[in-house]
Amino acid sequence: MRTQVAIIGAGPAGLLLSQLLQRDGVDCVVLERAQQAHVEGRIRAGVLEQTTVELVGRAGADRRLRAQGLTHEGFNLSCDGEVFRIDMAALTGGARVTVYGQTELTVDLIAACQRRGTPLLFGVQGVALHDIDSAAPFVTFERHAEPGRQAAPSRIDCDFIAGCDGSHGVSRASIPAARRTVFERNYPFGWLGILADVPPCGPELTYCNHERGFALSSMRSLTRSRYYLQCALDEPLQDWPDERIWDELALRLGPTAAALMTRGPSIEKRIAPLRSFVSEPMRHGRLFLAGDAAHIVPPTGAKGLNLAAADVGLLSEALTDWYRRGTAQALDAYSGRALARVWKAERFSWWLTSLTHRFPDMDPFARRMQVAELQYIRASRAAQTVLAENYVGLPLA
Ligand code: FAS
Ligand code: PHB
Repeated sequence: MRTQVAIIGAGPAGLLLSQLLQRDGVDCVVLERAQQAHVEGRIRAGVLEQTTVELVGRAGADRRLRAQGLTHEGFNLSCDGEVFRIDMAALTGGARVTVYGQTELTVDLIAACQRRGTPLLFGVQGVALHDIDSAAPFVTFERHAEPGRQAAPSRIDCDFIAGCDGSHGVSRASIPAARRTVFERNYPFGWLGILADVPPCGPELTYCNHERGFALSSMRSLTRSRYYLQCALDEPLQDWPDERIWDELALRLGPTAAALMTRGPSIEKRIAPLRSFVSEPMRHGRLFLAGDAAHIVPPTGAKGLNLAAADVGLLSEALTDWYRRGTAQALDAYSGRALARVWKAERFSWWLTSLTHRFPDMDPFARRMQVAELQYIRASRAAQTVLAENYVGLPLA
C-alpha cells in the first residue's frame, strides 16, 4: 500500500489531521491499535477552545458540535467554598469555550472519515516506523491476526509519518534518544473523575481550592455531569463508593453548589494521574509528532485536547503547503511554532494546578500564598484577564 501521509493513532489528533488533509486533497491512512468501540468509548476531555471548534468545522465534522455543544462565556473559581466568576467573554473581547465531550468529538471525526472514505484501520498490531530519516519512510504492522494463525504483515510506503499515537505510542520512541530532550513533572496526586446522568450543579464550570483538596464541577450536557476530586495516586477505586464521592464533592464545592448538586449513580469512575511532559523536538526527518505523542498537561487547564488540535492545525497546513506549493518552509518551522504554544499551555496548566491543589508537602505558609493569590485574582481585573486569555486559548503561533 502507498499513501502520502501515514497517521499513527486514531485519537483526536490523528482523526482531525486525517480530515484536514483529506479536505485539501492529501492522501492519508490512519492506523489505530485499539478497536473502534474502545476508541469511541473513551471518556476524557470536555472543554474546546474556539480554535479547536473552528478546526473541527474546517474538517467537516462539526454538525453535532454546533448543535449540542454548550457555549460558556465564563467559569468560576472558589476558595474554601467562596465562589467568584471569571467573565471570559468580557475580559477577552468576546472569546468563549464550548463544552462538548471528547468522546462525542471522536465519534464525529470517525463518522467524517467514513463519509470521506479515509482508510481508517482499527486493531492493527506491531506498528513499526522505518527509514524516518530518509525521503522514503515506511510503516509495517500486522492486521486481523486470526486466533491461532500468524497475522499477515503489512507495509505502507509514504512521504511523511504523523505520530499521533499518544503518550504511550511507538512514534516518539522511534526518534533516537540522543535526538530527543524530555522535560517532565509528575504531580503527587491524581484526579478521581465521575460521570453521572444528573443535571450539573450550576450553568458553568467551577474549579475549587479547598483545604481538603481540589474539586471541579463540569458537565457534558444539561443532563449529564462530570465531576473530579483530587485524590491520592495510590487510592484504590473501591475506596470511593458513589456516596463517599458525593459527600466529598459537597464539602469541597461549598454549601451553595452542594445545595444545587443532584446525586445519582456514576456511569464512569476512574483515577487518572497528573503529569506535565514535553519531548523536543516534535519532528525527526519525515516523522512529525502531534498531540499527546509529544506533550502532556495536567487536565486542570483543559488544554490537552486543545493543544492536540492546535498542533494538527499547524501540521496540516504545512503538509498541504508541501504538496501544493512544493515548499518545506512551514514543515521546517512546525516544531518550533508548535512548541512555542505548547510551553505557554504547559506553564498555564502547571500554574493553575499549583494554585488550586493541596500538595502533600504544603506548609501553612504555602497555603496562605494560594489563598492570597486567589483573593488577589478575585479583586483584580488585570489578574482575571491573564487567567481568562489563557483559559480561552492563546492565538496559534
Ligand atoms: P490520544 O491518546 O487521545 O490518542 C492516541 C491514539 O493512538 C489512541 O487511540 C491509541 O489507541 C493509539 N495508539 C497508541 N499507540 C499506538 C500504536 N503503537 N499503534 C497504533 N495506534 C496507537 N484533556 C483535556 O483537555 N481535558 C481533560 O479533562 C482531559 N482528561 C483526560 C483524562 C485522561 C484519563 C487522559 C488519559 C487524558 C485526558 N486529557 C484531557 C488529555 C486528552 O484529552 C488528550 O490530550 C487527548 O486525548 C490527546 O489526543 P491525541 O494526541 O490524539 O492522543
Ligand atoms: C471535563 O469536563 O472533563 C473537564 C473540564 C475542564 C477541565 C478538565 C476536565 O479543566
